[in-house]
Amino acid sequence: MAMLSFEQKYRVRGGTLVGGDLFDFWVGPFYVGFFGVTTIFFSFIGSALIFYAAAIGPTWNPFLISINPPDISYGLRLAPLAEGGFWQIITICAIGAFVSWIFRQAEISRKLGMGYHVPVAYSVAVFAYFTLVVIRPALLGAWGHGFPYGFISHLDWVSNTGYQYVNFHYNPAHMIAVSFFFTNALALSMHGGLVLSAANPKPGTVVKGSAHENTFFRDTVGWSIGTLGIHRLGLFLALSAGFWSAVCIVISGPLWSEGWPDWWNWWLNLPIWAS
Ligand code: 07D
Ligand code: 07D
Repeated sequence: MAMLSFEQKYRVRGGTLVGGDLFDFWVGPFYVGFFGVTTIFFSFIGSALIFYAAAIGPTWNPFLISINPPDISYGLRLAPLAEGGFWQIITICAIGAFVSWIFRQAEISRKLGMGYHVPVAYSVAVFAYFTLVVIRPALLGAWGHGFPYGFISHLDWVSNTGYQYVNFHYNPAHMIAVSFFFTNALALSMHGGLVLSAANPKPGTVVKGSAHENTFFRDTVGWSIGTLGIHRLGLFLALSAGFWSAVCIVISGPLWSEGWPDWWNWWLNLPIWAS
């Protein structure tokens, strides 16, 4: 692939965390690095195991394929391959690939002399996954509490787990997470809309910049968060959404095992109205 004019300036050696110069090269547009190799390694083994487990399973219908975790009775032990062992190894591969990807992003950030914002942000998604398949099952004492790997079956798991706590909407951390997801969408829609309205106006009109963007919000609501500020806010909202998601599921079982509506009894029992 042809080098674009700017690539020579940015495709520089150094900044690697592991492996020194060994994997410090590009294949086409992709930076390789030690963690690129480990990502490929784990993704390849993980995907091959998914295909193998699917092949010995009962269906090739992509909606119905499901690689399930072991039965609860296996506790935190390793299970035979066909009885959840595949799920366990695939989980190890998934974590290996996701963590490799975080470090690959960190190496690329270092090369470019940038901050670690992107790898930190992605780490929160990985943390949510790790909470679902490692932290919560470990706290509950069985890998069987992890979610199954299947297009529809993982939705069944979410629904079943939700109803196990009667009405998951009453989980206060779920409320916070959902509110952050909604606010995140609101912020991105307004930010995307604002930038497009200024920087990509009708043909024949002059392109506007951040002065117009800020003025739009000052005129509308009396204040503008500013060009950097909106990105700080966006990052905060998105990371909070993922973080509170992890919280809402890790407390379900390990901390609170009844229905979530019952958790609110403290509110109903407040002396102001309880009497
Ligand atoms: C748009 C970035 C691109 C990523 C995509 C996902 C795979 C999996 C494997 C077919 C926003 C690529 C998908 C590589 C292929 C097989 C067996 C990100 C974007 C396009 N879910 N979930 C989906 C995963 C969990 C839930 C879709 C992954 C939890 C609900 C897709 C994980 C819970 C709904 C998918 C994961 C949960 C979905 C679209 C991991 C709580 C839907 C995802 C590793 C978080 C929606 C049929 C998307 C759907 C959906 C993937 C975990 C709930 C298949 C990889 C256990 C309620 N999930 N999910 O756009 O249509 O993400 O499902 O943790 O309604 Mg899920
Ligand atoms: C875990 C994904 C990590 C992904 C990674 C990357 C690849 C590579 C390759 C594309 C966290 C994977 C990458 C595979 C792809 C290529 C090339 C993201 C993860 C590492 N809920 N609920 C949430 C809402 C109800 C329940 C979270 C809304 C019901 C349970 C979020 C509603 C009941 C759990 C959320 C609603 C219920 C959740 C999910 C509305 C069911 C969880 C987001 C409007 C009857 C889960 C950590 C998330 C959770 C979760 C939203 C309804 C149950 C806040 C908006 C009432 C059991 N719900 N929910 O976590 O917290 O993303 O997981 O009704 O476990 Mg809920």
